Amino acid sequence: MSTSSADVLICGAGPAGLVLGNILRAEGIRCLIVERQSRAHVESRTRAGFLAANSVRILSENGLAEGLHTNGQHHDTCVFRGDHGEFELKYSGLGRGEIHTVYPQQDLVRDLIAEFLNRGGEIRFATEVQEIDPHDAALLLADGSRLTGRFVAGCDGQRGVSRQAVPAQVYHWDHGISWFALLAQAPPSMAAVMYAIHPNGFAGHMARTATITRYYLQVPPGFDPDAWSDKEIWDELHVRMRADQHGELRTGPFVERRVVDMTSHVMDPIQHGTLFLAGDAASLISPSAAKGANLALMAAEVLARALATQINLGDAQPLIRYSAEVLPRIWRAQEFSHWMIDLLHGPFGNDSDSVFLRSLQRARLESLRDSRAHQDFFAENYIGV
Ligand code: RFL
Repeated sequence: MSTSSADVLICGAGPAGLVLGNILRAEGIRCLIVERQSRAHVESRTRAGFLAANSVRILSENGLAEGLHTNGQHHDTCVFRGDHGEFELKYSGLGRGEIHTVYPQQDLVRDLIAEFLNRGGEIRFATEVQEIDPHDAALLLADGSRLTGRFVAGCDGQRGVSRQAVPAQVYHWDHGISWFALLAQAPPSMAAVMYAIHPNGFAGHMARTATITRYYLQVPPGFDPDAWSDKEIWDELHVRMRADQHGELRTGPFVERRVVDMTSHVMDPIQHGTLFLAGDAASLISPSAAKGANLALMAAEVLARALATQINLGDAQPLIRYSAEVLPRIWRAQEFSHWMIDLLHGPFGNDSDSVFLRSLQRARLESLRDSRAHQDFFAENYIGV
């Protein structure tokens, strides 16, 4: 049995937990992060890269953006390619005129860990939380010990334990689509994000760094990530991206392959007693619109301000309103992500229903190509959270 001297116990050292911890430390609040994996593991876990303007603002305003400003790259264009040809949307000139900053998630996590420790925070790596007691603000650890604080933040991702401690309604949606998510050791093939729509299925291209590029291929659910050789993957990417018409891709070995199912879930509420959820623990969003890490940062900032208001000023109102504040923003992102999935994936087959839905998909793309109003809507939602 052990206790802790922390006001806030944070379960999970991903983007949500680390941004939360850093803002709380800047407010002078004692907090302890408990992380199941080793430091080396979380600092090398490749995932997101596209940070929206609001995420860059959160990191900048809280003194967490030095690495991002030094090494991140600005991105403001995406290209849609299909049997209609190709069109480009330069979203810096559309909607609110915002852009993405591309900064690999593992680099951001590394920066956030260093700064949290620098601010006097404590992280226990390789320590698994088995259960959370939302009434006593307690974490039960795998070694049988118990940590208690005043509040618990459940930032332990989609497979964590904190979700189980919140008696919420869980809205789950399986889009029935899977992406083969690949990291190639190769420079980006173009300056833009590219979404390719092809009868074989969707294919995507997103820059990460000068030497690493993310590609996606739509695959059947249950697809074995080792089923194809590197050459077979590049051949399929060339076909779906119509490289013969638009220019060859810059190839290299694949250094990561995994299959990501397009599923979404939202919990309502995302708090119970002393426990508050943020990031993938509160809502999982399909990566179709690159929103997950951005939502994690958004919720972490709102939660940090609410906890600081309660702990430092004795005002409980922002904490009481936490779910009501965050959930509408989660649903907005879910709605756009769902819209993107419909835009990028048509059904296979030549039966009447499939042809009907593919025709709608094509009409939607043509509208996006031709209508300035549609482009403004796209840009606002693509970058906004
Ligand atoms: P994380 O990052 O999963 O961190 C949770 C942490 O909790 C730890 N943990 C535990 N610790 C202690 N005890 C336990 N019982 C624990 N259980 C778990 C875990 O080890 C981990 O360290 O959640 P967080 O902080 O909510 O952050 C969410 C983001 O990581 C996620 O939404 C994004 O990566 C999603 N995502 C993208 N988001 C974007 O905004 N832009 C993108 O470009 C983007 N690309 C992506 C993505 C996700 C992808 N995959 C792998 C699903 C691309 C891909 C391929």
